[in-house]
Amino acid sequence: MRTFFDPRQLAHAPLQELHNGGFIDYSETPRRAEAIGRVLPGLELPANHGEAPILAVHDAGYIDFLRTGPARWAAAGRPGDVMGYIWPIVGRRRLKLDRIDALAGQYSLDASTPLTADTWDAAYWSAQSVLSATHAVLGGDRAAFALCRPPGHHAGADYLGGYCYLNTAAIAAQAARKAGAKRVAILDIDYHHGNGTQDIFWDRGDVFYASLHADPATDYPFFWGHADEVGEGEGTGTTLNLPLPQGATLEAFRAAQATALDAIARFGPDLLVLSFGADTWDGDPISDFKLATVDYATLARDIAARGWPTVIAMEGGYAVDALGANVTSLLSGFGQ
Ligand code: SP5
Ligand code: ZN
Repeated sequence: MRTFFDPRQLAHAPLQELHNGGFIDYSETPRRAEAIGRVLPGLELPANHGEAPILAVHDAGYIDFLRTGPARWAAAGRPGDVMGYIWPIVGRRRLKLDRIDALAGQYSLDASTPLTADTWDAAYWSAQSVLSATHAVLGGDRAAFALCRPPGHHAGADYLGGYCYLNTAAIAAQAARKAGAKRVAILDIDYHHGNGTQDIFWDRGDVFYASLHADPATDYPFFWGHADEVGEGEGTGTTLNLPLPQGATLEAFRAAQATALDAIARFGPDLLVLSFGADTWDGDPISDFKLATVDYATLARDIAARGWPTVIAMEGGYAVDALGANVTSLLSGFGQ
């Protein structure tokens, strides 16, 4: 299987994140990508597909914020990374503000996703990696893997959050649509619900979003991912949320995945985007499922058996020392 990654994705390295009322070392460390890269000897540099496929998903004002926010923050005399600290709570009118503090709130979901001077470049190349994997699959490959880091599924059209800045799965799905795929499905098996991906395709009938995740009644991102969220308008019925209780093992996870795959089969996609997080692993430091390394091969075989050309985008997974084995196991299930 072809695999894609650009070393510029490593430059993004926030020092700390807000966690349980204090600051801790940033979980989404560049060491994650290094660990995965070590088990993928054939890693290829992505081609540069430019900004158009990013702007096909994300708001231009938001992209400008990602690019220029850190310099504006520094110019305002702030010593640390850009981090929102005030948010336009649901129901506030849309204002066009220019103060960087207001923009940080407007364009962010949480206070654990710092924006640094190196973030834009790293996120840009993470998106280029998924675009190269998408073009490999559109060109006839059965599957391709993008070592996306920073990850993507919490980022919406106009907001960052959950360690995510550009929604790589959404960028892949939209690029596949533009290249002629009539229907695209996204299966998200990260521990957390992919709120950004759901939001982006919420009212779209041409892109199906199915997610297995920890029940948002107990887990981040809380405000998305409940079973009664099914999409709206033309997208009614093309969002499927399958929350699982903490402690879930392969048995429950695999059964829920089969439910998602059956729904995707009824939708009939030309191409599948798999948002893969290894934070469902038993030893993950911030999550509470109980999958074993070998389980990823089982889950991948179940997906591959459906026969859809598949773009795999890396999402979460914070047990750095286990990441290489977990990704290897997943890719082995695709049989290449
Ligand atoms: C891409 C991705 O996996 N993003 C995850 C972002 C999660 N950020 C907040 C995590 C809060 C964790 N609470 C820890 C509970 C420990 N049992
Ligand atoms: Zn996650």
